[in-house]
Amino acid sequence: MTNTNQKKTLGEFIFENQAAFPYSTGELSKLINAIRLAAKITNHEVNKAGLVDILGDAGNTNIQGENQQKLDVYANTKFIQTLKQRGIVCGIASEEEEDFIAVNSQDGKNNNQYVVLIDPLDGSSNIDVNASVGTIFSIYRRISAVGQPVQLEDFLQPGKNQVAAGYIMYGTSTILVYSTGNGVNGFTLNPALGTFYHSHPNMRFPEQGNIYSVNEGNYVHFSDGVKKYIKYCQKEEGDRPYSSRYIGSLVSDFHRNLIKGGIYMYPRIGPTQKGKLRLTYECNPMAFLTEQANGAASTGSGRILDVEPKTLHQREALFCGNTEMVKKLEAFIAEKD
Ligand code: AHM
Ligand code: MG
Repeated sequence: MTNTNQKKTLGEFIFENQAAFPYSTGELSKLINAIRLAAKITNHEVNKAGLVDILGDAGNTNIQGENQQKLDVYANTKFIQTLKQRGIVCGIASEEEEDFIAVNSQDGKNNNQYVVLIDPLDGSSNIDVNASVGTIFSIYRRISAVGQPVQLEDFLQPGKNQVAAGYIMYGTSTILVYSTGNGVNGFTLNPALGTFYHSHPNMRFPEQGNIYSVNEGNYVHFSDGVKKYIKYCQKEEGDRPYSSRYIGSLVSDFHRNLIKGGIYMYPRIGPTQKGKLRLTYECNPMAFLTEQANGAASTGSGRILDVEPKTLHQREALFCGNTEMVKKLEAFIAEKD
């Protein structure tokens, strides 16, 4: 990163772009600000993971007799607390919670219009090996009447209704990437100052991608179309073979592909042929960012953002990245399945 003094801070960027947002009341800006704060708190804790005895199962007791928390539990608590305390949302759903949380103000009413869906610490199994993890968030305007308790239907909207989505990657540096439907922007945290700087303006997938990211250990379970596409990626012809890169941390795999160009795949697996990733917490926000960055996101046979969620924790297949690569994969699936 060049001299940070020359870069806008995330706070400045949010403020400047608030006016450009339709129906702007400043509420969405406050919400992104709250996410920024929770991200900094979580980042601090994630970076301490190797230093303090915070790793381990939730429920363990440490030497002071305090309960140890797994980092995903910690992140969940911090994001929910921060969003609740600031009184800027009417409801929160988290991958870590079975049900959605209705946020009520003291008089029992809530005039906020946004709901947030969050995966507080995705890929948390990577923490034990010091690999990058991330937080994924997704924001919708509620459908039910403002002032009434939030309803399940407010959370079960198709991804195309998202007003904003993003992720925070706790990596070699910590970066917050988000979109409010007007392109994708990335902000890198300067840990010394605790400030996010606008390091990645207008992020877009490069024209050509040459990386495929998939857990090939599941290969035998993939459909013939997906298998054929993987063989296509590996074939020596033209700009192929593509490189295979897979961390097993969605945010990190996605972030690399967004910068370098590639396709991320989590196909349906097992006898039930279900996807692994959660439609509402993982697929939809990543699909929103993908499309905003000039890419495509698919279930293998249709646009992710068009899928109507039936349940909060529904799983779906996800293929996202460079449009050309995703279209090629869809063509193989259409041919073979
Ligand atoms: P999680 O929500 O339980 O952390 O699981 C999601 C993660 C993604 O980050 C990652 O892409 C995928 O699961 C990896 O799964 P696998 O280990 O099956 O390849
Ligand atoms: Mg997850």
